[in-house]
Amino acid sequence: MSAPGFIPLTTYREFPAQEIVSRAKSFRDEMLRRRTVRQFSSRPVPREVIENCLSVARSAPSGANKQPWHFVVVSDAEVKAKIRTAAEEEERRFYHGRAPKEWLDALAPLGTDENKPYLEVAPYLIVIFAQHHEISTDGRKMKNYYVTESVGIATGMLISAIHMAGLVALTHTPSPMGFLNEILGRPVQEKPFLILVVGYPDGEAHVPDISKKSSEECVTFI
Ligand code: IYR
Repeated sequence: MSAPGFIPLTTYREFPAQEIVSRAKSFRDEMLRRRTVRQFSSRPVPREVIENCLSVARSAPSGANKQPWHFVVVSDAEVKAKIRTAAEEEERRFYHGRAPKEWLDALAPLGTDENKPYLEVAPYLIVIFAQHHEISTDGRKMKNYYVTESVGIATGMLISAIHMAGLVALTHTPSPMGFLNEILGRPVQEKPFLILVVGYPDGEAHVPDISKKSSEECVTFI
């Protein structure tokens, strides 16, 4: 195998130190307005916005640059309805049997239940799959590395891009999610990671009155 090629770093842009301080602050201020939303409008969103947000996600760092992800963008009403029906079936089992009381107590402040109308109402569902293996061109099964970390980072960047574009998102994880492979025709070596529901919030949207941990609680400088 030949040695990898290296090219000069030409994409880095250095800003004056004071500008770095103000850029970090203004990005923080923008990002701190982000809320997870569960009430969506059906107002359409141009496909171009989703494509650009996905370009951000696809640029994420990943283990050995394997980019072990696949994004299925669903806007077709029939497919969304199928996903809603299957997800609500799993969620019904979760909320009325499978979930231990401790988990349900932890979810109580979020006000969630088995009804997931947003899966049909929102203009886009981005279903994110993690590829734990890939099949080489000669049919060999090849392992990917740090798959969960990589797909988590890409998803975080996608959520940020969606917020910065001016839309809202919901990270939805019906469990188990195997039905997504079936409905969307994805191969078995791909594991559904989560569904990102994307669109405009409903005009009457409400969000739970919850807060984030303080810096003292979760940051240590040494
Ligand atoms: N998947 C269920 C339950 C749920 C679980 C967690 I952890 C959440 O942060 C929110 C919900 C649902 O979507 O309702």
